[in-house]
Amino acid sequence: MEKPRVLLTRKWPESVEKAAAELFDVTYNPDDRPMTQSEMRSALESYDAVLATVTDDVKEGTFTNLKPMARILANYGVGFSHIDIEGARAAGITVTNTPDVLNDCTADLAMTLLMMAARRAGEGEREVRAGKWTGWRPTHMVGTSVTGKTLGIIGFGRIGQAMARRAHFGFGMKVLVQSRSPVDPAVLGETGAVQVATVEDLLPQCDFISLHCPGGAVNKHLIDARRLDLMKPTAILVNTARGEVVDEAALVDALKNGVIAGAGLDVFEAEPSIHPGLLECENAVLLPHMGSSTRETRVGMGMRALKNIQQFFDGAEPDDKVN
Ligand code: 8YV
Repeated sequence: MEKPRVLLTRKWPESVEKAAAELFDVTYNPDDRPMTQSEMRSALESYDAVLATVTDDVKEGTFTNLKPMARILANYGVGFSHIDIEGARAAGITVTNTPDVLNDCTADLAMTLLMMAARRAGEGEREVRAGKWTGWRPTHMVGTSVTGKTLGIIGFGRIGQAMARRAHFGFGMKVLVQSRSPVDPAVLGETGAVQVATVEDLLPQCDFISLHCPGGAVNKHLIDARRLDLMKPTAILVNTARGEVVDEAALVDALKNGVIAGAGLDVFEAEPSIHPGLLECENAVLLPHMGSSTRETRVGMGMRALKNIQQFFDGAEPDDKVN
């Protein structure tokens, strides 16, 4: 039997590309360039499966009047707000993601951002590299303590829970969570967290806020000027979820005018473009969407995507079907 024809839209870790080649007739993207919508449409019309990433254009319009050959679009990543899920469903295309394998890795990066923003690590590094460090003094690069402070988590899925464990058991933080549905008391107990009813209840109580909710229309600008205003002026906002969850222009104003003290961001509204105002904010730590970027996790994500298409071609429902 002929192997299914599969397209990897970006360069994947070598071991995963090798594993893919054993199972499928694979086409690679040696230029490692993101796909435009028209390239994505022709890929969906010519391959049996397309394995996409957050950088490919799979939004509204991709599936309109499409004559797909592909019946599965496997996303390399847990978040899928960049994909027109309804359009894919209407076109008869199964969409999968890669949950679980990146929980710890992403929570580690959220904690990194929280610590960097609290301790002004980016600023300090910039000072040293610029040759501007004049030596130790009691008032130099004074940040804020993390241990024992209150962390608010918005969105309490697997990554939010991993963040809560780190904060509570690692740093003795009090953890408050806001989630659309009631969280199982056993999960709250195990992560040392307390649920509050609304985002408005959460924000004024917290020294740090970390976002772990999905992106997409439903959470667009969940953190806007009004909600930034509800945060303590000493508070720090961390975003490893999706750029659109935060109104970036409002965040720039808040950071420049002392509405909040700092931010740690791994995701942005128009990646890879960054709001120019953010680049001017010394109190913002800016990372290039690195939440899942460890060797182990990137291999884990690839293997998980391969497993999903393997299950699909074996006639089973993939473990991580999202539509
Ligand atoms: C991925 C992510 O690297 O999984 C996600 O949702 O944001 C990142 O970990 C990215 O989505 C690759 O497609």
